[in-house]
Amino acid sequence: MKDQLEALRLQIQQDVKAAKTLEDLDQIDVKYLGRKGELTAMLKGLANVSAEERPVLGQLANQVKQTGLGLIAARRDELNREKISVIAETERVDVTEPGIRPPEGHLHVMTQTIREITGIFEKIGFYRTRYPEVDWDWYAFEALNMPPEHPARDDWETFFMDAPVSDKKKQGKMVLTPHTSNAQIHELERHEFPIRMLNIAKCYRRQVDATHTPMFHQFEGLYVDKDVNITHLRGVLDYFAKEFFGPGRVSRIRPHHFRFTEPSFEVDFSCGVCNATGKVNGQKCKVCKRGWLELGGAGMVHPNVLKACGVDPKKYSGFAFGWGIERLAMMKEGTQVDDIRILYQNDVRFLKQF
Ligand code: FA5
Repeated sequence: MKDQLEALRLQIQQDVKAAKTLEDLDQIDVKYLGRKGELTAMLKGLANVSAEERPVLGQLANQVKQTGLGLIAARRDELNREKISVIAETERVDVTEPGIRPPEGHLHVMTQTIREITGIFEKIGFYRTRYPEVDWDWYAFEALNMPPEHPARDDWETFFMDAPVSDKKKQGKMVLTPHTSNAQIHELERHEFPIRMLNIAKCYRRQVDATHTPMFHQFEGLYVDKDVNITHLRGVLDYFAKEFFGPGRVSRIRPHHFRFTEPSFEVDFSCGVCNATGKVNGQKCKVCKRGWLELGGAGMVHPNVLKACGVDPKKYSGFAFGWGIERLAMMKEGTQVDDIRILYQNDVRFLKQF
């Protein structure tokens, strides 16, 4: 039995040395040292051995077991280290390698334009306001000198809300604001002067074609104080022309009609391509066709509007303007857009150029 035990020790040594994987080692463990392994089987034979030999053989068997366990553990360590070094080699990450930059988005051209406009007006003391984009008829029309049924309302083809009518005096139905001029009324009702309001908001009209979207943005300026006159309006328009379009650009006003301003004007800006001449190398200017680009309306606040807000028109006067931001952005040189609806089609190929 002693020889058998020595032979087993040798066998285990050889097998462990030859083991190539951790699984091989597990098998060796089970085969020789496990509960049903060869060593256990041999130990059963101890019952047939003489009483003197039994402790000696028992001790030897125990040594064989300890040696076997030690060899297996050592080889397991070795194989583990080999495995880790293979992984370290094949799955190595070079943390100093430059990364792959994820695609970077940017602000929509409308947001960029809104920020630019805000910055320009803040420099001359205007402050940005926010008033409802769903408002009462009173603010969108009536206080702006457009009584119910007045034909001037038709120009704004408004979406009326299917919502309860206000029980406050004169407020009427709710509408999706067709312009930002409702803000004039809210601001005047505060009775805090001077007013230098810049209101930027979404507007809604029942219009869709190459130059109209059903939702668009306007920015509305309102300056009301004592002794405000048309020259102040002209100064602000020229200032804006230079700041937004660049040096050398000027504005002009043409007579127009709005119910809430008197006198009222259309505002144009000189074309930067033909320098307000309408001609480039003797040919008609392709950008403006007549030297000027139309932007939107302006005028001196109508006395009826001031009165509707409880402001004395003999004491206070002011000017207002309201322009479309989509059109303004498209008027910048280099923006060749023949259909403004593309602004809202979320086509990244188009939007990323701005
Ligand atoms: C008005 O909305 C007046 N409230 C402007 C005003 C304010 C005049 C203060 C006097 C004093 P108008 O309807 O012309 O005016 O619109 C002004 C600008 O909004 C237009 O010149 C255009 O640039 C823009 N606009 C109007 N409708 C649309 C639309 N459907 N899509 C895109 N832009 C539009």
